[in-house]
Amino acid sequence: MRKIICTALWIFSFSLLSQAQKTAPKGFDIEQKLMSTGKIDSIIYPSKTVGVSRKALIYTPPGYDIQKRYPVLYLLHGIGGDEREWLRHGNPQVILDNLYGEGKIEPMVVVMPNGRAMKDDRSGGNVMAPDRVAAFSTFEKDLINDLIPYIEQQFSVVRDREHRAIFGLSMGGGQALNFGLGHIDTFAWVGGFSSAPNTKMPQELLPVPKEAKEKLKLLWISCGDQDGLLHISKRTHEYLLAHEVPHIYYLEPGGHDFNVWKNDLYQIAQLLFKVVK
Ligand code: FER
Repeated sequence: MRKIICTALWIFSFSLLSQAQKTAPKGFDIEQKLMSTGKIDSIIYPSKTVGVSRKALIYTPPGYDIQKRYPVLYLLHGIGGDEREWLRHGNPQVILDNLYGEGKIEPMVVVMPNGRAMKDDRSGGNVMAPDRVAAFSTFEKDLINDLIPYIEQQFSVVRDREHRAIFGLSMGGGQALNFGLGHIDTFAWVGGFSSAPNTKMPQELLPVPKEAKEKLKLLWISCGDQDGLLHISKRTHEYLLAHEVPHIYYLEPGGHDFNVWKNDLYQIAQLLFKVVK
């Protein structure tokens, strides 16, 4: 009997695993005829950190109702982008609308900020200039002290760690891991897509693995198998593995581009804010 149960469990976990490893189905990022869709708005919030008002985009889910309270995903862009990068290249509203249409995700608000926290935060030009790269780490303060309080005052959202997620691509992946693991008291759902060299070295990223082990709901590390930055995700994964910190390491076909990041959004959106234990 015990053997049968073990075998069944093994088959069950294997099928879950192969399910998780599939990439998004054809059409996942193409607008379908749906009964109801979410809405993208532009917001402006005062930033004490930068000393100016800053822009962000916000996606509210289909049927957003101020009588309810929603969890929030902070979704960050890469080094060449700004608050519109996901919208410009990633169709996040289409990916999410389609998933809602199929009943596959929990309703959530998605905030897409500008992660280059400096007065002139436009993209373009020499995005590798040291002051502009440094502005991606200044964003930690802007996010924690200015943007999150603004969102939580202006929108109908739940104000606790279990209802906040932080994910991003490349530079934004590094930010999501650095800030998310640096503020486990603020975020329970953390992940980096194709994280860039701004990702802290593992020992500095997570010096005390115990807290992450106990408190994180999801820690996600993904990267395209052809991406030149793969070593960064790999070293993070290896450290987490060595310290027995539960996480998902999702290696997918592809390079450093939106084909990979759209698939990542499709995958993580289905995991977020669900009861997993
Ligand atoms: C680097 C290589 C890539 C780097 C940043 C990136 C700051 C970011 C890439 C992206 O966001 O797409 O050496 O240093």
